[in-house]
Amino acid sequence: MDRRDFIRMSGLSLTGFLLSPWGVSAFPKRENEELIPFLDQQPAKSGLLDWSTLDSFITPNDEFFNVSHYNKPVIDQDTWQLEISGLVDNPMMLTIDDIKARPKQDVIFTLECSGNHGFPTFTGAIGNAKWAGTPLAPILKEAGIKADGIEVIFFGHDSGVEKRRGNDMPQNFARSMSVEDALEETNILCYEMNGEPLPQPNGAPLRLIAPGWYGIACVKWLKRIEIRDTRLMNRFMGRDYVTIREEKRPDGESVWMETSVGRTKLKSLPAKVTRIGDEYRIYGAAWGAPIKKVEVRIDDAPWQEATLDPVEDDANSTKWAWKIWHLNWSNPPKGEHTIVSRAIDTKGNIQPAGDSDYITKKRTYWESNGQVVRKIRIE
Ligand SMILES: Nc1nc2c(c(=O)[nH]1)N[C@H]1C(S)=C(S)[C@@H](COP(=O)(O)O)O[C@H]1N2
Ligand SMILES: [Mo]
Repeated sequence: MDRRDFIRMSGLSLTGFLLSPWGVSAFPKRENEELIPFLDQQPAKSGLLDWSTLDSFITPNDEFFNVSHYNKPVIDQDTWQLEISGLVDNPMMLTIDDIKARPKQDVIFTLECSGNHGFPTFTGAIGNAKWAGTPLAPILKEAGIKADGIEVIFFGHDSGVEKRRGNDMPQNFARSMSVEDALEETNILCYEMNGEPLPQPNGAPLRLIAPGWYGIACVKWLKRIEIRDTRLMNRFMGRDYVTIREEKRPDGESVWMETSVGRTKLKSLPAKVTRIGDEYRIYGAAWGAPIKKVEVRIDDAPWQEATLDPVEDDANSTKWAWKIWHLNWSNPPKGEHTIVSRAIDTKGNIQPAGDSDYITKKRTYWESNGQVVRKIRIE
C-alpha cells in the first residue's frame, strides 16, 4: 500500500496529501510497516533525537534535545526583564508582557547543534519545531543603533568561570552577530515552542531563534542585548565553536582556516528502513540549506532520486524546516548493504562525501555535514 492508498483508505485528505496537525507536512509513513534496524544502530541516547523511530515532521517538546554549557537557570518571568543597551539612542527594558504585546511571528525551523555527528554517539542533537515570538529587527530599530555599532551581543542568564591568561572570569553565556545579520527579518525573540510556552530547558522565558544558523547562535535565557563597536571574541565566538580546516589553494599551498561556527551547512541522512513484506522503504531527512533534491545510493548502484515529502503551497512556512524524504526499495537481495544519502541545494551544491578533503581535512568536530553511511542486513 503506498501513501495514496493510505490516504484514500483513511479518508483524511482530498488535497493529495495528508496534513499533519500543523497543516504543512505529513510524514510518508505506511501502516503496519516493520522497522529493520541498521547494523550500526547505536542504542538511542536519552535526550537526543532517535532517528530510528522518526515518524513526525515536528519534534515534540518533550523529545527535543537540549544543549547547555553552564547552568540551566530557572527564571521568574514576573521580575525578568530584557535589557537593550550599549550603542543605542534609546536603551530599553522590556518585560515579557511588553514582548508578548508586540507583533507575533512564527517559523518552523530545524535547530541543529553544530557538534551533531562530530562524534559517533552524538547524532541526535537536532529537532524541528514551530517557534513563535516577536521579530527582533523592529526592536533594534526602535532602540536606534548608533552609527558606530557593528556588533549585537546576546547574553544569557547562565554563567560560568572562564580561565584565560591567569584570570578567573565569571561570564554569562554570550554569542554575537553583525548588525546586518541581527537585522534579518527572520530572527525572532521566541517565547513559544510548538504552541506551548517555551520550556525552561529550551530557554524560557525568552530565546533568540535565528533560522538558518546553527544552534549555538540561538541564545537561550536571554538577559541582555548589547550593541558594541568591536567584535566579540569570547569562548563561544573565538575558541570553542571555531572550525579548523586545512584547505588547498589552486597552486597547492596549504592554508589553515579558523572560522567561527555560524550558518548551517547542507546535510541529510538515511534515518531508518522499514518493510511491508518485500516492499522496503528508506526514510530520511535533509536540511541546512534550501533543498532541491536528495539522492540515495545503495551499495555501488547509481544515485537514485528520493521523493521529498510534499509540503503546503506556501513553501515559505517550511523554508527553514527539514525535508522528510523516502525511497522505495522493492525486493532487495538478501545480505548486507550500505545506504548513503546526499542532499543537493537549489544552487546545485552537493553534500560532501565523508571521505572528501572538505570533511577529512576538518580537524575539529563542529560542522560535520558529511554524507552518512548506514549498513543493513536483509534476511
Ligand atoms: N544561554 C545559552 N544559550 C544556548 C546555549 C547555552 O549553553 N546557553 N547552548 C547553545 C547550543 S550549543 C545549542 S545546540 C542550542 C540548543 O538549544 P536547545 O537546548 O533548545 O535544543 O542552544 C544554544 N543556546
Ligand atoms: Mo550546540
